[in-house]
Amino acid sequence: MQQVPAQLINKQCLTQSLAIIEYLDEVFPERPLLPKDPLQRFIVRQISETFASGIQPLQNLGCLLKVSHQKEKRIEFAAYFIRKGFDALEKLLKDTSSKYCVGDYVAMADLCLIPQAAAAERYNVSLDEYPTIQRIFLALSELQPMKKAHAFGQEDCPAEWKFEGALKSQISGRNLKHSLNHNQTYFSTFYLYDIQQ
Ligand SMILES: N[C@@H](CCC(=O)N[C@@H](CS)C(=O)NCC(=O)O)C(=O)O
Repeated sequence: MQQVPAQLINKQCLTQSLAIIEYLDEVFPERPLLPKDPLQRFIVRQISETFASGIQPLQNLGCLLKVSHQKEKRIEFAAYFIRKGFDALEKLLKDTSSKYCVGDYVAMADLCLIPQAAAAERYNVSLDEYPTIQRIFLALSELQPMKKAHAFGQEDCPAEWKFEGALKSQISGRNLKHSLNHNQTYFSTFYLYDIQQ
């Protein structure tokens, strides 16, 4: 589909974030990304699917460019589906979360939350409307691998976009104009590789 992430591992090109995450979970059992308990595992997948299938494709630029030539219409369309998903997730996460989406352990659902929460304000959806999502986002943002994975922290990031504490600044809306569309799935993938080491 000519999308990222696309990661070459042993000459095999891995695509699709959730499939990549599940692959890493299986290849690196010492650092599971899915809980063993079937119900907890279901909940992690349920949250992950809501982000990855319920929201992400509908606010992806490739989709939005087909929706309208007008930027305002594209933003309105994306914001509608982000809110719809976040409304459901906010309720769900109130029950399932502790420090992170499900308990105190970074799992697949958290790897989906962070890029989508970072992207929300680009479409005028403030995380202030979603205190649970915002709280988890901030807790995740404190983790060093997460900071390291941010697009604005990459070696080849243009100088005018490069800054410290990118994730937090996005919450305050200061750097929204400079948001990179591609940061979303890079986040998850690079974060994953980082925590495996
Ligand atoms: N279902 C895919 C979605 C990938 C995706 O939407 N990637 C975006 C960047 S975040 C992309 O490459 N967009 C360019 C396009 O769709 O043309 C996944 O989970 O990996």
